[in-house]
Amino acid sequence: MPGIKSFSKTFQWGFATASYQIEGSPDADGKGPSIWDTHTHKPSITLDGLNGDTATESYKLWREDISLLKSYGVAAHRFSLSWSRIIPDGSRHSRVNQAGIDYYRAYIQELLNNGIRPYVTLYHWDLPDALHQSYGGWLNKDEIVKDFVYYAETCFSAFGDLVKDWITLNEPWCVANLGYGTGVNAPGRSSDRKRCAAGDSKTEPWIVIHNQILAHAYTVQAYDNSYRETQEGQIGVALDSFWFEPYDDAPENVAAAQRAMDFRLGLLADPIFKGAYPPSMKKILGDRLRDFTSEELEVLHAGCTDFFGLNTYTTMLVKDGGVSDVLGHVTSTFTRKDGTVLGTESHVGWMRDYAPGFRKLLNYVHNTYKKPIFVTENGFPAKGENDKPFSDAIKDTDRVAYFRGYVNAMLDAHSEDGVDIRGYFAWSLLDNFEWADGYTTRFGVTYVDFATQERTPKDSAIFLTDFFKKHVPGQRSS
Ligand code: PNW
Repeated sequence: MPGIKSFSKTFQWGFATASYQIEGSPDADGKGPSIWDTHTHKPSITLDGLNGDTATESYKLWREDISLLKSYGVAAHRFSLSWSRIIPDGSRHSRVNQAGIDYYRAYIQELLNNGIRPYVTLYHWDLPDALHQSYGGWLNKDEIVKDFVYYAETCFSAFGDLVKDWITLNEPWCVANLGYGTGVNAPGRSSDRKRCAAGDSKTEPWIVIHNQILAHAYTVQAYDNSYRETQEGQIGVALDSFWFEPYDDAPENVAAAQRAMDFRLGLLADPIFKGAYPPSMKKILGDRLRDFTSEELEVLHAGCTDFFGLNTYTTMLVKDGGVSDVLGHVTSTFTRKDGTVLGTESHVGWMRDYAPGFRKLLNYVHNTYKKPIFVTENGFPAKGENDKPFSDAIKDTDRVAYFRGYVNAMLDAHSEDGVDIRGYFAWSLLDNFEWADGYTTRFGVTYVDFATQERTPKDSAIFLTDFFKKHVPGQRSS
């Protein structure tokens, strides 16, 4: 259609989900516990005191979920596999659980039968608890890297005839900093003894970052060595970042914004796509940021991570100075120098709606890492939605406004700035278990009544369906 900006006809759009947030059925068919099962059964972990035992019951209702995806007319679907359904205690020395393999094969086959391309995340935070208990999980380099590669290879062998698009890890920054820094997420380690019995927030997050980079790199190497040629797929990683904008044009604040980008995104993206940590991080963290051995460097450099999975929700303004080294001695705010505030407020304190920052971030990732980009997560929790009656909640005006701004910013980045964007997965298909927020924060484009498990499309689902129908040539209709 002349005059209409569009993505390429192979553009992959759809929605994203994650196993622990939707599946429920924590003991079904031989599944072992994950660190999220254990963590959420401790007292006072989630805002509403609830856990993922039920979630959206998707372990049982998966056919219904796939029908919903089909009704939205998606090209693709991003979801994660639960490691402890496939290997109950996670270990490379243990048996594989055939029931877990069968379950996910049926799921993948059903997607394909409906013309929906599966984008499979191997790890979305639900580490088999036995690995944490027996050797410290992500803290133990020698064990976790081998166990992760074994698990990944199990999945390549079991599903690789059907799955061509793999994502190793989801948001390694959150795994490290929320799991081992603040301790809000599983496994709940931090230096804060009021909250956590054990942990060291100064050192452990950086160890966990390092070991996840290696788990990713060795998995890519295994894919290159044994699967790439026969399965003809691609493999990437989903990294999360805000766009950090300088508070003003003072040189120290401009430098601080770049430092925050280094600490939030470069921390993972530089080693994975360029083979080394950002120098600004080494300078501040010193020995706490481990060096890669020469063998590890070889693996990092030789491996081909095919695409950059980008999870992003918001923009923040950054000033130089601050005690925390998590973002490299900066302070961040949503309030501009003139007292005005960036974008519309959401239900959570860490994000607001600010689409211009998304376009800048897409340009930054494109120019810095030079890889095809898949936006693997992007979404908005409308403020107060959980307290609204159903009939108001499904008219999710703020979420529609957010998506309208973000997908148009992405379209401009693609068609005007030349950014190579191959796909977009909105977070999330369903209202679901939002980690430490429990069920109080709703991110879904589909409303879930948690008492009945009834699913109802919100206005945002309809908006996205119409948008991609219009801007992806040849999109099939539902
Ligand atoms: C991501 N932050 O989490 C996760 O990948 C999803 O599982 C989650 O449901 C979604 O985003 C919404 O929260 C994040 O504080 C959690 O910067 C927190 C942050 C970023 C991402």
